[in-house]
Amino acid sequence: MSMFCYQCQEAAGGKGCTVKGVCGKTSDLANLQDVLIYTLKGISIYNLEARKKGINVPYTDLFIMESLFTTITNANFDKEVFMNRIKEGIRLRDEIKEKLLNDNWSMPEDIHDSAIWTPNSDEDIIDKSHNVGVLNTENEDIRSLRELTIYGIKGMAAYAHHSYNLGYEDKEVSAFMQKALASTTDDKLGADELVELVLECGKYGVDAMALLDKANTSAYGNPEMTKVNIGVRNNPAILISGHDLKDMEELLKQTEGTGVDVYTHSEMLPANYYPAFKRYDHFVGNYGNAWWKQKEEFEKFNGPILMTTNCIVPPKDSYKDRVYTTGAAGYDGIKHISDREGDNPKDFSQIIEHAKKCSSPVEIEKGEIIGGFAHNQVLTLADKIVNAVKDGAIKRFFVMAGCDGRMKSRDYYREFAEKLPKDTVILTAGCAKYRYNKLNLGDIGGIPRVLDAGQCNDSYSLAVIALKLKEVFELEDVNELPISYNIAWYEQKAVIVLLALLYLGVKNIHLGPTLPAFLSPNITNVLVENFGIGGITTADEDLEMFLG
Ligand code: SF4
Ligand code: SF3
Repeated sequence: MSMFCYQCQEAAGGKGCTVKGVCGKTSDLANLQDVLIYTLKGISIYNLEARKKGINVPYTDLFIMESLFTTITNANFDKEVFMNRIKEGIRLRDEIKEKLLNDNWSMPEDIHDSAIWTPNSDEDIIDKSHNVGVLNTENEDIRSLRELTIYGIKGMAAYAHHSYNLGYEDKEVSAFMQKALASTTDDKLGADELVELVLECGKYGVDAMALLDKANTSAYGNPEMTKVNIGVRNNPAILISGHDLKDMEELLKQTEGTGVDVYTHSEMLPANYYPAFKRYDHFVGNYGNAWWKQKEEFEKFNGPILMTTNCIVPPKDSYKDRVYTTGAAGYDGIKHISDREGDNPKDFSQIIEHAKKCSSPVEIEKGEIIGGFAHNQVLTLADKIVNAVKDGAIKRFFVMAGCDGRMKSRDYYREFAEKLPKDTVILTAGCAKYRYNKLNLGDIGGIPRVLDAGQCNDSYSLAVIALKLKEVFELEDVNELPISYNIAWYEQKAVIVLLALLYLGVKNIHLGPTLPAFLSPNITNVLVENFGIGGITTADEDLEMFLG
């Protein structure tokens, strides 16, 4: 075994990747990611103490948040980034330690190795990876809970980072991420304490998503019902993917008047729903589908592609020189657009110049898709929706948010959506929607049967909608609503969405296409018994189960 990773839904054999990631992550990259997480644990141990004493080393919160984000599935494949982050992390850790010691803090004798280990060379760092991975926690239930927490804060960090880019920061969320990191080094914490930590993670997940919602809507307005063009025009163009709306804004501003069009791909599709972006004439629409189709779609796009976050599929040589990364995203040998300095925007000029030399995109489809049903838009339709429920025109809502992925078994979600009775409405968010958002499932009295709230983080919107409906229908419990949850997951953002829903009291969530490999049988039982979590079977059987 040259590595061990089981953080995403594609974990090899439903157990874990041990030679190379199904995602394309090599073992040396996976091992460096393990060492980075370990380094963050060491920093957090000191920073929790520093916080108590009011000692603040600027940049610590941001460093931890960004580093967690880089380790998310399909975000960053650049070994150098991880090597540098580990070294910077050790430096930062020791700076905080010094400050504490100068403040008369006495270091506990049994302080965890992550807080004192010091590499002298790159080889030391590589060697360390053999002793700090996931499997170093021997008890499989403790391991399961520790990793569930780590994956939850990875997703949380991604969302917190998008807020941060827009000038919003919640110090409590950062403090929780550090508490969580440090807690996973504490052998005194048993399963009960760790279950509590996991639920607390859900609480901060809600806070992080609420803050991002505020950041996005304050900056760009409330998403509104929008018909998004999926065809192409005859100009050179840039394709932007990932989740970062600040990058979207700056790219649109810098391309205005240059003759270069802009299209979104995958999780950037919801940018089309924001009033602040819709006003740009050169913002044409969305090109293609979910992240895993990028090999064929990037090939056909012809122009440069900007990846602002995950999900990156290792690029083919035929278009590799057209791909750019920025922020937490990265890939060996691919050009990276550097971060903002102070108030200055990122500089996308080289991508724009590159685009001017490229042909326009090949049309892969035509028409429109409809979306923009985040909480504000849905609540303006609330009367109509409530009446439709009262009249029996809408019998049930299905939350089918989450991720898409390349596994054949995900055809289930298309089939499920197609077979849902005509008096049901799908509430979605995340790239999961690409399995059914072009199916023309019709509408119910003008309400589309697929209501897309936006990106995976906009699953928060779906929770707001559910809570509002609970109020309107004067129910005691959100689980009394005619809403079923059939969620697709892939990476760690889906983990924090799930924990957030559990924290909000949502029960009986079904999760597919497979349950996480990192849930041990005992921990799965805890989730089944306390929250009614379940898997999926076939579309027909599940329809009967949900509707029966
Ligand atoms: Fe495997 Fe997923 Fe980890 Fe990649 S992120 S190595 S596919 S478990
Ligand atoms: Fe998709 Fe990666 Fe999860 Fe944001 S882009 S939902 S998989």
